[in-house]
Amino acid sequence: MREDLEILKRSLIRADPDAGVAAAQRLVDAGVDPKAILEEGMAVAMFELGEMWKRGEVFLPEVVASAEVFKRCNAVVEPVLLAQKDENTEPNALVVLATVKGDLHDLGKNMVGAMLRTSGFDVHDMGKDVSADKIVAAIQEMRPQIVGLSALLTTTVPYQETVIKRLVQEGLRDQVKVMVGGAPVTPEWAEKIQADGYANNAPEAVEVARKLVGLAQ
Ligand code: B1M
Repeated sequence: MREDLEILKRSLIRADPDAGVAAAQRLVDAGVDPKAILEEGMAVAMFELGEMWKRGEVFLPEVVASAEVFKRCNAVVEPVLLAQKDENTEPNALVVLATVKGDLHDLGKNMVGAMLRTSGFDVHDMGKDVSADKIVAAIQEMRPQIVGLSALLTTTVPYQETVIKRLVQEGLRDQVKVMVGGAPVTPEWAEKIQADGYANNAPEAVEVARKLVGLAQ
C-alpha cells in the first residue's frame, strides 16, 4: 500500500495521468480507505508540489497539468468514498459550499464536499469564484444550516470576511453557521472574522460541521 501511495504522490507531482490513475485504482482495489488516499496521498502531493513551485522547481503549466491528474485520480477514489455513505446516518443538514470570489482553487473544497456527503450532509456546491451576492441568494433560497467558504490565496482569504459582513447586512447571520477553511486560513483568522467554525482539512471539516449542527462527534 505504502509503495502505491508513493507512486500516486510522485505521479501527481510529475503530472503522469496513467501512472497516477493506475496507482489510485490499485489502492482502491486493495481496499485502502479512500479518505487516507485523498488526505495522506493526494493532498500531501499537491502541498509538496506547491513547495516546489515556491522554490522555482516547477512552473504554472506543470501545476495546471498536476491539477488535471488530481481530478482524474479523484474520479477513481471519490466514488468509493461516496459509496461508503450510510443513508441512515444523521445529520441530514444542508451545507452550501463555495470557493470565494477571485479564487479558482477547488480541489480541496471538492474533497470537503465529498467527505461531508459521505457523512450524511446534503451539499450544494456553488463551485469556485463565487460572489457574496450569489452566496446570499443561495442562503435565502435554500436555507442551509451551514455555509462553507474555502480560500487558497492570501488575497482571497479576506473575502471570507466580506461574505460574513454581507450576511450581517442581510439579516442572515444568525440563520446560518459559517465554516471557513483553505491552506492559508488559520483558527485566529476564523475567530477574528467571527466565523462559527474552522477546519484544517476535509475530515476535520466533517467534525466541525457535525458540531455546528449540534451533533456529538
Ligand atoms: Co495555486 N497557488 N495559484 N493553483 N496552488 C497556491 C495556493 C500557492 C500557495 C502556491 C505556492 O505559491 N506555493 C499560491 C498562493 C500564494 C499566496 O496566496 N500567498 C498559488 C498561486 C500564487 C496561484 C496563482 C496566483 C498563480 C498564477 O496565476 N500566477 C493562480 C491563482 C488563480 C486564482 O485562483 N485566481 C493559481 C492557480 C492554480 C491552478 C489553477 C494552476 C491550480 C488550481 C486548480 C484547481 O484547484 N482546480 C493551483 C494549485 C493546484 C495550487 C497548489 C499547488 C495546490 C492547491 C491544492 O489543490 N491542494 C497550491 C499550493 C498549496 O496549497 N500549498 C497553490 C490540494 C488540496 C486537497 O488541498 O486546497 O489546501 P487544499 O484543501 C485542503 C485544506 O486546505 C482544507 O481541506 C482540504 C483537504 O484537506 N480545506 C478546507 C480547503 N477548503 C476548505 C474549506 C473548509 C474546510 C477545510 O470549510 C469550508
